[in-house]
Amino acid sequence: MREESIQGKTAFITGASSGIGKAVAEQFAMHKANVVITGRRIERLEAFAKELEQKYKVKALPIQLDVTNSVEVQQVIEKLPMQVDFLINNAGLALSTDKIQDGSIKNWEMMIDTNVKGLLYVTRAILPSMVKRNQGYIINIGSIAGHETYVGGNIYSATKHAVIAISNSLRQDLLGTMIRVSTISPGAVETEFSHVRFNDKEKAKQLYKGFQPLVADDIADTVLYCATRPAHVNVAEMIVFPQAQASARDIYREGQEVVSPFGKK
Ligand code: NDP
Ligand code: 8X3
Repeated sequence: MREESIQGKTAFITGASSGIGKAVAEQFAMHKANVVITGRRIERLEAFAKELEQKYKVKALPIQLDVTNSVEVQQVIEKLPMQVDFLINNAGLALSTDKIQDGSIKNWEMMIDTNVKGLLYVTRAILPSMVKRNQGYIINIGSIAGHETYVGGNIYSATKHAVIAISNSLRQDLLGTMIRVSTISPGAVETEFSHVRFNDKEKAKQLYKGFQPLVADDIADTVLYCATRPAHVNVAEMIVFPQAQASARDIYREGQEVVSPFGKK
């Protein structure tokens, strides 16, 4: 396979303290890119940065950053000691599967502030320098929930539809530059995502029973694939499922009968 090197380039990754963001940071470092790893849990990021520097001999800069704070985002990015070649907008979360009629406005605000406004704040702060240099790559982590809705998915799904719309708009607004924009839209990936959503480790574990979910590295592979394409290639979007998943709501669990939503024949 043809691969463009990312050696010596810098990737700025939001939500690198666990799951997909952490796996992306490790794979970029493994391919000799320097990484700026951000998130709210700084102790995790500091330990992870040390590990990456020792293992891969690259620069790994841990920064405490809550993407919902637009002032903090601007300040952190203004102070960065290096230019950003890759922006991986990964920080995100779902909170509960309450129906809209029962929903918590606080949860809605948190999801919208993180998944939509946070992604926009970081992009707005980094993109001008990419435009100035006429180079750069933004990879947004969407979701299958950005294409489909499901009972209880409501506001999370709305935020991920927004992520896809923002990626598509960016591609349009950046026409005439060399900057690329991709969206990776995963199905079920076993990370801390469901612990956060349910606030219940056992319930989260149950969700992945009876089938083999994706792991964070499966998604990091796709991010790296995009990042290593030649400059004239822009992967607009990749939707990635576990083999046992066919849509947001259709997951085959071992022993289960596959039936139409309209019932048996
Ligand atoms: P994790 O819960 O493992 O990771 C989420 C990351 O986001 C953490 O590093 C967390 O860091 C960070 N984060 C959350 N809120 C903020 C915030 N306000 N500011 C900065 N960072 C924040 O879940 P995943 O790795 O699975 O999730 C990563 C992305 O993938 C999300 O956008 C999610 O929507 C998407 N996704 C996940 C799927 C799945 O099945 N797991 C499927 C489809 C998409 P910290 O708490 O330290 O701030
Ligand atoms: C996470 C996948 O199906 O739980 O984005 O919404 S799903």
